[in-house]
Parts: sequence; structure tokens; C-alpha cells
Amino acid sequence: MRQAGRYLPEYRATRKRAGDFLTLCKTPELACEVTLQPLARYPLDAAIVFSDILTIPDAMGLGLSLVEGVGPRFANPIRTSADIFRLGIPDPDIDLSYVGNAIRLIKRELNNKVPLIGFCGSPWTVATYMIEGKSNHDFTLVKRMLYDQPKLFHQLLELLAESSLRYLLAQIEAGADTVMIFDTWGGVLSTPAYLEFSLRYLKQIVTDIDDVVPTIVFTKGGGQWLESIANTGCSAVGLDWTVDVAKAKNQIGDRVALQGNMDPAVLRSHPMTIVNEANAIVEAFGAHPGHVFNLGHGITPDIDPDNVAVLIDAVHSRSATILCNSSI
Ligand code: 1CP
Repeated sequence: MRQAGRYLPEYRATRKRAGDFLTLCKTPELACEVTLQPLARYPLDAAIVFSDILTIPDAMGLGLSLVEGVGPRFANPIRTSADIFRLGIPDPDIDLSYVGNAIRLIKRELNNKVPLIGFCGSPWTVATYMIEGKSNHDFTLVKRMLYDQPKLFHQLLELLAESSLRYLLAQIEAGADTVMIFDTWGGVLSTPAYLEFSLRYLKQIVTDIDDVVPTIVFTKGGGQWLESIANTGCSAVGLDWTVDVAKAKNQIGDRVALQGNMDPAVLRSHPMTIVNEANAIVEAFGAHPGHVFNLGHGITPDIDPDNVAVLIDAVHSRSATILCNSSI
């Protein structure tokens, strides 16, 4: 959802060859191929391993599939306490070995040209899919469990936090240079619920990774909790496009790096608009250290790959001018 994906014809060709999305994820040679595709096209500064945040529940036996035009679906969603008690912690070297194998291949191909980002979903975000059984942006069933059975829900989140930690450590062991945790749905929670059911587990994972590699935490819709997110001990905070970059820089920019934050919808607009929007973000950070330019969310299939080239060029040239002027 970040760099690769359906907007690139070469991705669509490889996916067709694989047959389906999960086979693509689970075949290290193909996962490596699609990870490198955006780098072959654009002068990007990092790569992200091709995988998905839903590999952990798949490894737990929930039966993931990607339904065309609908999105991810689980054959065996979590509905009862018995469903939760049945779950085990996947062994990343056995049940998710395809991710480590893909990372080792990618690292060899990258040959240290750019760093590789490993990732997982936040326990809360992954739990939303496991309980809803699919992408349901009303979060009906998962919120019912959160409010009616908080203790039970914590058991699931605890299991996911431990599974995510082991999974990320295995990705690091395989060669990931940094890891990112996607808390895509943290922003749909109330403040107390966010702190109790999402942030707490983000902090647990980040703390246990400690200083092994830098960690990036992204909560979509998390603008009002930036202080708390920075206090997890992460190295960088991902910002979505609703956050005022200059304010975020003043608030937490001396403690953590900031990643973000262009609205992916800008990529649907005129090239001049893309350049102006990119410049505004780069300028808002100015020569302040620790900015990683990124989109506030994933790229959708309808984006013209040429517009992505325009964006990357604008970011590189504006950043270079700012850094050059600041050193004069
Ligand atoms: O071919 C296809 O149709 C597959 C579409 C697709 C892709 C390309 C899915 C299904 N996942 C991915 C890859 C993916 N997803 C990556 C790898 C890196 C990359 O391709 O650049 C990453 C990092 C993700 C992360 C992800 N998956 C998130 C977090 C996104 C964010 O920015 O906050 C989420 C929420 C998912 C779940 C998921 N998997 C796939 C889809 C279409 C979705 C979203 C479903 C929804 O909207 O609820």
C-alpha cells in the first residue's frame, strides 16, 4: 500500500504471474521482485518489503484471502472467547519464514544502496480485521468487544503484541534496517481507548525492540496524540496529512524524526499542484534535521506513475536547495 501495488503496470504483471496476492507475498523471489520495482523506476531513498500487515493473523490460522474489488477477508474471523483462546503465537522462522527469506533476497539485491524497511500492523489495527473478518470501516464488531469485553480484548492484543515483536525481531535478524508499525485505524478510537487499547501495545513493542534498529510509529488520525506517540520511545513518528507539519516539528521534532505527510490524493492532481504541495511540506520542515518525506497513507491503483516521478523529483530538488541555502 505504500510504494508498490496496483498503480504500477509491472506490479500488475507480476501479480498476474503469481496468480493471487497471497502467493505473491509468500513467494520470496516474487516478493523481492515487486519490492524492487519502484526503485527501478524512481530514485527512492528506501525500500519497504512487500508483504502485508495481515500475515500474522494468516499465520495464526484465520485464512486470509484478498477478494477482488472487496479487499482482505478472513475465512475464520474471531467471534468468541474460544476463538481467542485457540490462537497461538506464530513462530516467525517457521510460520512466517517467507518474509525473512524475502528480506534476505532483497538485501542481497539492494547491496546497501538504500535501507530496507520491515513492518507490521499495530495490535489494534490487526485486531480490527481479525474480528470484523474483513475491511469494515465502521468497526462495529471490534468496538463491541472493546467496550463489552475489555479483558478478553486485551488478551487478544497481548497475543498480537508478542507475535508482532517476534515477527519484527525476525525481520531485523534477516536484515531489515528499520521497522515501521502501521496503526492505520488508531484514529477511530476515543482518547482513553487509544491510550489503553492501541498506544500501550505500540509502546510495548517499541520498548522491547529497544535500540536494535530505529522504529517508526504511524497512527493515522493520531495528530492529537503526537506527544504520547513520541513518548513511546520510537525513533520516528509517521504523520498523516491532517497534521500541521510546522506544529508537529515544534512539538516533537527535537526528540524524534518525523515522516510524512502528503495527502496521497494530491497525486491525482496536475503536476504543478503536486510540485507546490510537495514544496510546501519540505519548506515547512526547512533545514531542521530528521524529516523523511512520505505519503500520509498508501498509493491507490488509479495514480499515474508519471505523477509519482514528478513528486519524487520535486522533493529531491526542493530539499537540496533548502539544505544548500542553510549551509551558506
Ligand atoms: O494486488 C492487490 O490488490 C494487493 C493490494 C495490496 C498491496 C499492494 C494489499 C492488500 N497489501 C499490499 C502491500 C502492503 N500493504 C504493503 C507493502 C509495501 C508496499 O506495497 O509498498 C504495506 C506496507 C501494506 C500495509 C497495510 N496493509 C496497511 C497499512 C497502510 C497504511 O499506510 O496505514 C493496511 C491497513 C493493510 C491491509 C490491507 N491489505 C491489502 C489492502 C487493500 C488493505 C487495506 C484494506 C482496508 O482499506 O481496510
